Amino acid sequence: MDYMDSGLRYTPTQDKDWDADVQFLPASDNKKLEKKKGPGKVGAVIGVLVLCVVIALMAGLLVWHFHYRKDVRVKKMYSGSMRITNQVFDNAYENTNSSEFKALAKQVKTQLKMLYSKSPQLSKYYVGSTVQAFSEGSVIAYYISEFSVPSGQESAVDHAMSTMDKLVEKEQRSIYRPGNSLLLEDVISSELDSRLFSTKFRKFFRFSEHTRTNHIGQIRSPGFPDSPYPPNTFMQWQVRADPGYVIKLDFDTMNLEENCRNDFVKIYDSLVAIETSVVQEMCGYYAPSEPLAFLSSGNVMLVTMATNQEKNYPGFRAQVSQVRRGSTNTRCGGRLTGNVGSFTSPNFPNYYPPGTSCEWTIEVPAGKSVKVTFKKFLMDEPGQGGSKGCRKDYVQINGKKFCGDHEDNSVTETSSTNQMTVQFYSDGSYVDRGFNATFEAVDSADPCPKQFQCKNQRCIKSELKCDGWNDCGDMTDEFNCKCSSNHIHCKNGLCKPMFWKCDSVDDCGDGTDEEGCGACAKGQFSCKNGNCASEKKRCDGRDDCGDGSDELDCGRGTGSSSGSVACTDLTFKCNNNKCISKVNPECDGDQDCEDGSDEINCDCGRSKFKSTRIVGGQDAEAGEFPWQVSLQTKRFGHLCGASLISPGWLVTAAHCVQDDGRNKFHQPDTWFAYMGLHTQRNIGNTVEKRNIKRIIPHPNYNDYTFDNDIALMELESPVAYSDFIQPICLPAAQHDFPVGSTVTITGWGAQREGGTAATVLQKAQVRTINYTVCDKLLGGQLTTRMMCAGILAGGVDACQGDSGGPLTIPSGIRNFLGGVVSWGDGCARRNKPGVYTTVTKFRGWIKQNTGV
Ligand code: 4AZ
Repeated sequence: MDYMDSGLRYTPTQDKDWDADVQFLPASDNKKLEKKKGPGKVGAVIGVLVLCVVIALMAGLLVWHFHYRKDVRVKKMYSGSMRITNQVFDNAYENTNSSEFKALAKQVKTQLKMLYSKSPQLSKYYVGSTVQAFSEGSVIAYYISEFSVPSGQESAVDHAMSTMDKLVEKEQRSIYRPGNSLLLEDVISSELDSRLFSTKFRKFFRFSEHTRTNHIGQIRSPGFPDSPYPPNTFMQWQVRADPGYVIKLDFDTMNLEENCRNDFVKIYDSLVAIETSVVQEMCGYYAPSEPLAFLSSGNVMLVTMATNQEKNYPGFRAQVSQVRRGSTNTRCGGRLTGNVGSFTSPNFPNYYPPGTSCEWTIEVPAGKSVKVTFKKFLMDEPGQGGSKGCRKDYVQINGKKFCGDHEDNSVTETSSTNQMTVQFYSDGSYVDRGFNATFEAVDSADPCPKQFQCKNQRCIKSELKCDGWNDCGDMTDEFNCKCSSNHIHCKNGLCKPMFWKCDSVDDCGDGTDEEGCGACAKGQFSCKNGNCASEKKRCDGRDDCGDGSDELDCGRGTGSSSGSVACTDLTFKCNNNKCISKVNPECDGDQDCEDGSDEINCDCGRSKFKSTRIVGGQDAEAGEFPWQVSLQTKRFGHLCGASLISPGWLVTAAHCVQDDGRNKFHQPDTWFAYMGLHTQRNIGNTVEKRNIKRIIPHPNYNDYTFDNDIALMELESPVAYSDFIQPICLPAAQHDFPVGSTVTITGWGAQREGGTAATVLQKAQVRTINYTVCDKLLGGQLTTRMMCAGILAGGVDACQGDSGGPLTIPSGIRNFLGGVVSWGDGCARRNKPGVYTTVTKFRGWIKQNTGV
């Protein structure tokens, strides 16, 4: 290798070799020269010359070395757009191969080079630019500029690029501007997302789509729907509409890898990937039932997609159409009058467009006040900084800004006069679904007649004040209270119902209600059976509690190589009959049994659905609970729920399959089961219908007490699993679900007591409730095979038609069938939680009868 050449092409390894050379060259040779007396004067001269050459070479190398070290360069890419006001758009500009495009692109590049040359931070490092596209208005140019920046100088270049608009303004005012130069305005530039120019990309796809009126175009990832998208690929779709129109991008499928660092789709409100114009970034799986349509602010949009080498999924497909600017969905604001009414953000429940600003003026009859309630409020975006400041998208009422996500109906405002203005603003980047709101005329002197007005302006029934429940949502109904005798006086000033004392849930928020509960003294361990044992005896290999709970989770009897522990009611029994002390070891991803039996049959309890957000909404997403089954009869349609536990078996409630005079519900041919169903009567291609071959009600089911309310159903033929059909995991008999856990109930049952059944599958979150507390609340009607869950404040519960369906409990990464909807004292009544059959009690019976 040529020495000089190697010095120029610096790499760290070459640098190391060079250092090694330096170490052994100089001093030792010098000494040798001094000691040897032989060659005389000529020798000395040659020696000095050699030394000089060596020193010169070293000095040169040192200079190269340090110069090069300083010159480690970083590739920086910026995308930008600028309006050219002295040009008129020509359709030929849409075609990058046209001579018109090339000519204007050349001019833009020349002008960019000239502009960058005026900035000392940019001129030195500028490599070049490419023009990506032009669009109307007069002409907007979209480009990417590359810089090669010495490391350490990046922020100076970032700053110079962010102030390009100022530089352009100054240049445009200059009297020395050449006569044929482009007149520029609205210059925006920002650093390109580095994931979009990864060196790992092996394939590049670039597509363009121009929508027209009455034409619906389509864009989709390569291979969709027949094969997964390609790995290590960059894709982009430039989408255009006619002038005066905006683009509607409506995704019917979005199914990507879950991790956005690996594969993602990013939509821009531009024809180039400018970060200040990102509309949305997406990855993972979006349920098809979720509205996923976006609007542009102008007549252009860019969709980019990047994938890496890992896991490739089906991809996406979107319908592309154009919507006249100012038409119904894109419009907002206006004058609203009357006693009641409603209004929404543009495009609701789909995403509002970026760069929108509008105002509603609401007027109610004189002497009244305007009260606005936001039923849905979804205005979150990265960089919003929580809800403080509302620096990005927001709604403003009475000078007060609201942004971020809020629970349904939790944002309300009341005016002091009969008029109110509501402003909506979305900045240029990241959009959300927005809001739907109602307004009503209220009495200004008494906006909550005969009710209590919360600080957040909600009205609640007066008797709900100081009852221990947060009815306002902002707790203001629970402040400044005098606790009655049937309330716990929490140290933090709150009052909570007495039956919450010692229920293992910190209801006060400061632990007061769980103090002095006959709990064990300091240094003692609270056993699961209520006994106390010395802390020191925990995990000593002996059962000091009497139920073995002091020997659980001791790190013994877990791991395939370690030994087992003595079997108790609380330990997990492996298939080889050995027991392990780990709590809930089944399907947790670690092999704990020697024979691996804790990790078999674990393909269960996971929905393929990626939940973007659950804000109070009660409709489930399609595929969110793929184990939910609808049990129907020809005569009545949907009657009960059930859970899929294997391709051929369902678990439901025994009371669903009891005859009632005219109807033979115990007969399999009375029933059929729908798997993968989301909306009743909407039997799409995700749904599988099966007849029932066999029904096994629990032999000890008691029609009077509802004890042992569980039954098994065998499908006439097994179902294939899909994104919409998956089994739920069955918990081991010893599975421990802590009291107070948040669990989910689902079903198409009645939406209120005595009400009508739901069309779309409903979901609700409730908490499991202490057995003793619940038994007291329900008048001692519980058996040990029942468990309770609910919200004691009322309002959330299972109801008629939900029976037999699942109470889904998340544990680790999977969902387990914790309970089967069984009975209750009405539905959603205060202090009347729902009752569920405890599935752990029937694990052996299920195995025995189904093999699952
Ligand atoms: C029913 O009739 C029913 N609130 C199911 C659950 C509950 C009440 C009634 C629980 O199927």
